[in-house]
Amino acid sequence: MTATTDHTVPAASAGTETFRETALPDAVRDALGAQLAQLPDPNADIDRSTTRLLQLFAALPTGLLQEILDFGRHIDTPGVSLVSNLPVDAELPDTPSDGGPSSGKKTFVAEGVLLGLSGLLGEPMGVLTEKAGQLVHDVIPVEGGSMTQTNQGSEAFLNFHSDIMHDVIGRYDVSNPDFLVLSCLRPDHEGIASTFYADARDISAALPVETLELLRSPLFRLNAPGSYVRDVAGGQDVLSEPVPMINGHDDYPEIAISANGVHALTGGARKALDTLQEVCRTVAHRVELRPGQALLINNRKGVHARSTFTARYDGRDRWLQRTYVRRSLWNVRYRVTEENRRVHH
Ligand SMILES: O=C(O)CCC(=O)C(=O)O
Ligand SMILES: [Fe+2]
Repeated sequence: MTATTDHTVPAASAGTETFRETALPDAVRDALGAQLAQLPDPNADIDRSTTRLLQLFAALPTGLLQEILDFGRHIDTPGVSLVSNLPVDAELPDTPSDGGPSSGKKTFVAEGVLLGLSGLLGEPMGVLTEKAGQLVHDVIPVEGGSMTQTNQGSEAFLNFHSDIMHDVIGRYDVSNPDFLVLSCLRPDHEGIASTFYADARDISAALPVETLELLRSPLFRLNAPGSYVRDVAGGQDVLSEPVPMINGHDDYPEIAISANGVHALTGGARKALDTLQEVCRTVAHRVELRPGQALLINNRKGVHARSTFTARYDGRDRWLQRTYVRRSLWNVRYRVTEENRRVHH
């Protein structure tokens, strides 16, 4: 555990390890950083870049590499993992005030770290309605969005949620990413912005049985992501078909919550949603991300949240980069755009 990390170990999960932290040895960090500093902008040829990154990341110490691979491939591994002591760019331009991307980056170490880790979990993917279909997302506070339930926010607590996608099939939790990778380029001014992760195993164990039963019933409609509602639907809620919040195997449950509001179909279901958010707070692991740290997030095993912090819009605000990762692009091919086989409608 580092000085920048403070995770609450939930009493309810004594038998399950739902958080893990690993750090690169200094020599490994420096060797990887020297290689990454040579790389061109990976967005120019993403398949060539991720191939090269796979070669570089394959040289990680075997134990550390296996831990990341196990994180991606197994049902019983933690839902969140912090990787520390990663290489960083020697020079970092201002945090873009428009939410990015930055036009001033001279090296692509951060992008290499993000895509290298992502490639160990699956395939980076984009969606036209989120960050214009880019594969590397910048997560930056944006002045007009400070109170929103989106990644532009800062002054409002970003509720426990999954990253979901509006989808004409009426389900928003099917074609969405299996994993997110969040990598820190610059912390917020006060260093207090926290990312939380609540594992559905811990949540289920901590919930009253009747509440869990309600949450496992199809009594909820997810609202489409804030970016979709804002940019495509003219501010109107666009709801999914009724779904449960928690579903699947009792020991390996899957959870899906929309940040931008969930419509409950009954009064009991509404109360269960409030209890769910409260329980998430009590069982959550918490990390204040620092440069050189990346958080691997399983977007099905658990839900994540972000604390409030103060943005100044002065070029020195908090700056994360994020990928959306699918284990396979095959079963989401019904959404593919003609322009790019990794980018969906
Ligand atoms: O800013 C954070 O720590 C997390 C934001 C978030 O929920 C996301 O980028 O999906
Ligand atoms: Fe999110």
